[in-house]
Amino acid sequence: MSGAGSPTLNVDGTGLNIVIVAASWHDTIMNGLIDGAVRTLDSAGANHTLVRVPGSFELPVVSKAALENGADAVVALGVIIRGGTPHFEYVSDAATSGLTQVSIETGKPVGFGVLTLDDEQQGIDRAGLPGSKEDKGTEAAEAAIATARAIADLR
Ligand code: DLZ
Repeated sequence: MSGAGSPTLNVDGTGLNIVIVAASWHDTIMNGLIDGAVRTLDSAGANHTLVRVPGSFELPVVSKAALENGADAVVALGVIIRGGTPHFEYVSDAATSGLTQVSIETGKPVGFGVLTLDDEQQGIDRAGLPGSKEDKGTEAAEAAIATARAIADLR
C-alpha cells in the first residue's frame, strides 16, 4: 500500500523509543495516519508514545521537545488541506521547514507524515484506511526507524 517508487524497508525497532507527534485537524485522515504509524511501530518492536498537538504548525516545537527529552526518533503526522486563502502555504511551509530544522539541529530522525492536500479525498487515498491506495503513517514510521538505525550504524 505504497506510492510508486517507494522502498520496501525491513525495519527492526527493538530498543528504540519513538514519539508520534500528531496534529488534530481533519479527524478521519489523521486517525488513519496514526493507526498506520502505531501498527508499524508495534510490529517493528519499538516502544512508542503518542502526543497530540493542535495543528501542523505546532509539530516542530513539540517534536524538538520530544527529541531533546530522550526520544530516538519522532514520527510527525499532520493533514493540511488547501482552502481559499494563502494560509495553506504558510502552515505547510512552517511544518515542513520546521521539522527539517528540528531533525538537523537535534541530529535525530523525524519521519515526515504531513500530508499537504488539495482536498479531503486525496488524504483518504493516502491514509491507510479501508480502500486507501497508500499508507503514509506506515511510511513515516518505517522511515523514522530506518533512519535511526542508519545513524546508529555510523557510530
Ligand atoms: C489554522 C489552520 C488551518 C486554516 N488549516 C489547518 C490545516 O489544514 N491543518 C492543520 O494541521 N492545521 C491547520 N490550521 C491550524 C494551524 O496549524 C495552527 O494550529 C493554528 O494556526 C494555531 O497556531
